[in-house]
Amino acid sequence: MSTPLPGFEEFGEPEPVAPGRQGPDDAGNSRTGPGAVSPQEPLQGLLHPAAADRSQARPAGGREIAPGAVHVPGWLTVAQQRELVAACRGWARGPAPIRHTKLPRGGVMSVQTVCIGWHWQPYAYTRTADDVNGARVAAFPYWIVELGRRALVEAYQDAAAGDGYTPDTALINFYDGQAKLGMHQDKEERSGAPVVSLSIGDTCVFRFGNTETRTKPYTDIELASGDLFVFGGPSRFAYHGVPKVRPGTGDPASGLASGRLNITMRVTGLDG
Ligand SMILES: O=C(O)CCC(=O)C(=O)O
Repeated sequence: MSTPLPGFEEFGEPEPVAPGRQGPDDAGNSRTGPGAVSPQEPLQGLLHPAAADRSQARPAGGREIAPGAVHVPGWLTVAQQRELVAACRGWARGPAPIRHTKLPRGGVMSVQTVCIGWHWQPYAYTRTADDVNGARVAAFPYWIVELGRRALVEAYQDAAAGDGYTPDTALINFYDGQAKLGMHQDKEERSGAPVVSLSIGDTCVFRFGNTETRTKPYTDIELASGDLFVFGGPSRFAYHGVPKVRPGTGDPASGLASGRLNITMRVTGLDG
């Protein structure tokens, strides 16, 4: 990319590595040099946090915002956030690099997005990123499927909630301090399976509305680094958006020096 996108420098480029910090992290994963975390490798720390790290995680379960929509603050530990940031940085570089999505009427989204599994562009999924460089998007790794299943079990406090849940796409959004996302429904999927959303970096205001209109009634909540939000059941097709990011509220220990990263995994219901 000849002209880096605003904010891309912070997200898309590798983290500077301080001397003496090149060994495995506390989740046991090396991030630099040979054996560095690859987006396609199973990230053991994400699935099985190290004992020392587990104590940071808050108890599972969360607040129901609407029927089927649950917010679990602090679900990811800091080490897990770092692993996800490292994986997302890899995907942001390609095969189809992160970009500001162009809208059919000529607008450009302020959020930057890269997809895995299936590529989303308004308003369809394809295997190739035809509005970027035509490349086939990166495969959807199984460790994210497992992470999604565990998210459902813990958000819904139901040991069976993750059974059969097999997300096959994720939209990875990067927000700089000015980026916003208007109220919309996630409705290109041909499946009513829940959406699992993970937030890292700066806190945002997340607006969660109703299934009928973009307007009130809605609930504004703050999504902070490490938070999980799940929306399924009667809330699966609720309008939602991000009216504001709060710059400078994230902890660089997450691996993100500035900005906000959000990963939403979904089941497309598509074949091929
Ligand atoms: O950034 C978020 O929290 C929401 C993302 C979202 O709504 C989407 O990707 O459709």
